[in-house]
Amino acid sequence: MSSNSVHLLSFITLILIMVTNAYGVVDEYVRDDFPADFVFGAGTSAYQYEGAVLEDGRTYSIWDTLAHYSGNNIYNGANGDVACDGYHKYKEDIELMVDTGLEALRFSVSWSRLIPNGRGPVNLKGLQYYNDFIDILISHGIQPHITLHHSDLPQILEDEYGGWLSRKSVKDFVAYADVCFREFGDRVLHWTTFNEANVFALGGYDLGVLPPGRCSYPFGYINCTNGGDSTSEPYIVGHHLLLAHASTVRLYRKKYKATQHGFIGINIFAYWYNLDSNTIEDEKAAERAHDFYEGWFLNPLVYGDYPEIMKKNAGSRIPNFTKQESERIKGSFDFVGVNHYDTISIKNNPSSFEMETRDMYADMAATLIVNGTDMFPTQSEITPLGLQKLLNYLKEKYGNPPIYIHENGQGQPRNGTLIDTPRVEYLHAYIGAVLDAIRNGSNTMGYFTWSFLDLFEMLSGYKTSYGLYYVDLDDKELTRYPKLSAHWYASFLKGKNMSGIFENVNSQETLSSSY
Ligand code: IFM
Repeated sequence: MSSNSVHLLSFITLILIMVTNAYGVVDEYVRDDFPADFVFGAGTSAYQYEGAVLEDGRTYSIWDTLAHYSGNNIYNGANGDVACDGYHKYKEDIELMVDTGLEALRFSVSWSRLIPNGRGPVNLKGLQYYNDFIDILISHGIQPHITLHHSDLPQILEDEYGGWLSRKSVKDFVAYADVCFREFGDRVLHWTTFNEANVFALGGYDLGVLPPGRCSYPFGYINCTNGGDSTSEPYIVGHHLLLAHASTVRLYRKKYKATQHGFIGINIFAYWYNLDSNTIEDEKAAERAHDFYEGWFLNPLVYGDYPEIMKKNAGSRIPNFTKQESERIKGSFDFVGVNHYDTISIKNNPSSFEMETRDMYADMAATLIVNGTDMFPTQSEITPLGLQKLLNYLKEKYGNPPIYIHENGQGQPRNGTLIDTPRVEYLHAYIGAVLDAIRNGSNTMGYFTWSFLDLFEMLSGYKTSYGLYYVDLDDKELTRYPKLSAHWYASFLKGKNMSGIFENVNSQETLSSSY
């Protein structure tokens, strides 16, 4: 190498050290460094936010049932009966969204509020709630991004035919989606069929920790007294979700796309994996885990069938697609929604093949090591390079699909502090990672932090929280207070230069401290 090249290389290295931070991602950026049509927002979901579970005609969903199930050791007796009382407080919350400078809100529709019998008549009060919600968002220039199913199938359909275990769910879901497109599609351009389709099937039917809480010994994380078969049900449910998704997209494209001009996709959860040891075995285990988590849904959507390794390891427990189904599923998305929180370690686990029966994790033959041993840690570590690598991986493996980061944020114990410094550090680092990924060619089109305010949490009830706004549960008004992270995000969205973590974050500025 000539001495000129050596100098050039040292110069480039110096620049890189100056602009990246300790996490290895860009440190200094402004909102306008992102593409003009890139969108920044925050998220909620119906059961976690709305409360009012039996008000104005709403009926129970499978999430209500799990939260009220006495054998449930996940929520410590808590439930979403009131949650953030968003059904009554949404107008004030939208004011806070405006204060924060949100460009978009990701939220879900409660199927059992809109169509209390699961199919058939529309509940006019429910319809009015969502219409009003959407209208107010739009009047403030906040884009509504709607998820149709966030773990909350109407309980009545679970009781009638076993919910997602039955193929009948496909038809009912498509009919429900049809109502949503018809009623809201004149104002809503972004639709997601399922939140975390992969985790819904795994958590709800293998581990039992998510609605409807089904599992079978020895696989569940709860006592599997609700019924279930962890060896086959996750695969059956995943299959029905894919069929329902594809039929819904088909309906949207045939009946609504030409007049409404919207976009429709599905959402999946994804980790990034660090190898436990630098061996070819662990490298292959990581590849299998990607196939079992993301590939389970993305392979059919992009290539028309499940990953080969899933078909091989699950054998007859994973259903087949007919030729027509495969053709219908392939290409049935305008974007992929990705929820990413953590990088975890992964280790090859061949011994799982010796088990008499196998669940999906055993089929994966990999051990996932989350924060040491805790499967559900209360606080994510800050590993933004994982997100950058994940976006790059999805770009390479699935033909660079348009991606929305639908969820990213840091869970923390819900202890009432408004100075959530680690969350600010987390957001600063992960948004930097998204910018780096875009500069490397990823087709990422938006970023939503989870969550806009502290919600009823999926794996902990009210023990952990992800919100930019604290919700005081001891106050019957459920007053909201901005955390430092709300000030940080607002500063960023209002165009301030985010170099370093705390510069330009003025916690005294205009954000309302409470209603
Ligand atoms: O609260 C959940 C959300 O409902 C789905 N994704 C993960 C979040 C944090 O656990």
